[in-house]
Amino acid sequence: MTDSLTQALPARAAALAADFDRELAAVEASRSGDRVEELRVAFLGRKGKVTALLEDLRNCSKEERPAAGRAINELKQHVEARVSALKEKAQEWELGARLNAEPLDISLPVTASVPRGSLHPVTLIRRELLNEFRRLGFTVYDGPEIDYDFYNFSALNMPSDHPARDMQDTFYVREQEHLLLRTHTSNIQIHCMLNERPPLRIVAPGRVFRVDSDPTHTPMFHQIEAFVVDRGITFAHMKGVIDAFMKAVFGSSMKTRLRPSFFPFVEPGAELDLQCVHCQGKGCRLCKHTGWLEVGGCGMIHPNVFEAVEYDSEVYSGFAFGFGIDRMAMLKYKLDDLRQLFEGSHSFLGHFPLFT
Ligand code: FA5
Repeated sequence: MTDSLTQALPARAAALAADFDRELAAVEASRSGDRVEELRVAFLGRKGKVTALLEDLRNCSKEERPAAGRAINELKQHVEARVSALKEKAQEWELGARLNAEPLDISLPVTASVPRGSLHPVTLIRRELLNEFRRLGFTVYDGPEIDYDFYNFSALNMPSDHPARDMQDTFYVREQEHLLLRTHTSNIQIHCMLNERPPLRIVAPGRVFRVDSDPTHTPMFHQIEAFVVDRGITFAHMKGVIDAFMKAVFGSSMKTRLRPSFFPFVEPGAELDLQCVHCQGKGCRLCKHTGWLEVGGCGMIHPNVFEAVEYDSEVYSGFAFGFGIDRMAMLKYKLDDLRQLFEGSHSFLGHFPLFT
C-alpha cells in the first residue's frame, strides 16, 4: 500500500498540475477575485490538494523521497506563482469593474469653492514702484540685509561716535565684528558706487530692520532707495523724479511736500511727506493730526560719501532718496495700522488682487 502510494506521488503531482492549469484557465475567464481565492484555498489551503500530497510524502520510502519531494515542490511553486500573478490581475479586474460601474466625467466643473491666494500689498506696491522707475530709465540693484557697519554707517558719513547713529536703533548680529541687520537701504549706495562708475541711475528695494514698534513703525519694514550720480545733477532733478513717480503711483491729485531735514549722507537734505489719505489732510490719529505722513528722506549726496567710494566730488554730483514702501502701501490701500501688513491674516490679505 505504502509502496504503490509513494511510487504514484510524482505521477499524482503531474496530474494535479494539469488539473490546476485547467481550473486556473476557468478562473481567469471568470475575471472574479473571489474565484481566485477559492482556487488558492483548494490547492494551497490547510486541507488543499497540494498540502495533502505533501502529507503523503511522510509515508514514502527513503529512496523514493527525494524524487517525490522534488516533484511536489515544483508543483507547489508552480501553483503559488500562478495564484499570486492572478491575484494581481484580480485587482485590475476590480478597478476596471468599478470604473465601468461609476463612469467619471472629468469635464464637469468643480463644485467646492477653492480658496485662492493673493499678492501681498507690499509686493503689489513694490512692483508698481519698480515699473515706474524702469520706465524712467533706472536699473534695479540689490544689496545684503546682513551687512558691515562700514556700508550701513561709516561710509555714509556716520563715524562710530556720530550722534546721528542714535536715529536708528540697530539689531547687531555680531557686534565685535561690526556685523548688523541693515537699518536702511542706503547701504546699497555704497556697495553700488564701490562696484560701478558714474553715470548711475539706480533703484534698490529691500527689507530693513530697526528696534521699533507702534501703529506706524514695525521692526522689519521695506524701503526703496533710488540714486542718480552724473555730471551736473541738481536738487531740481530729484524733485522732478520724486514728483513723477509719486503721481504715477498715487494719481495726479496726490499732494506731496518736501521739508528741510538732516541726514548725514546728504547735503542739503529733506523729508518727503504725502498728504494723509485717511483724513485728506484734515488731521487724524494716523497722521498724528498733522494732515501729512512722512514717507522718506532725500537730498544731494554728501561729498564725504563720494570720498569714501573714491568718486571726485568736483566732477560728479548726485541725489539719493529712501522711502518706506509699507508706509506707501498703507496710504494706497487706506490701512490704519502698519502692523496689519505682517500679521499674516488670510481675511485681511484676501482683499488684495491676485495679479497686477
Ligand atoms: C532713512 O532710512 C534714510 N536712509 C533715507 C534717505 C535715503 C535719506 C537717501 C536721504 C537720502 P528714515 O530713517 O527717515 O531715513 O526712514 C525712511 C522712511 O522709512 C521713513 O520715512 C518711513 O517711511 C520708513 N520707516 C522708518 N522707520 C520705519 C519703521 N520702523 N516701520 C515702517 N517704516 C519705517
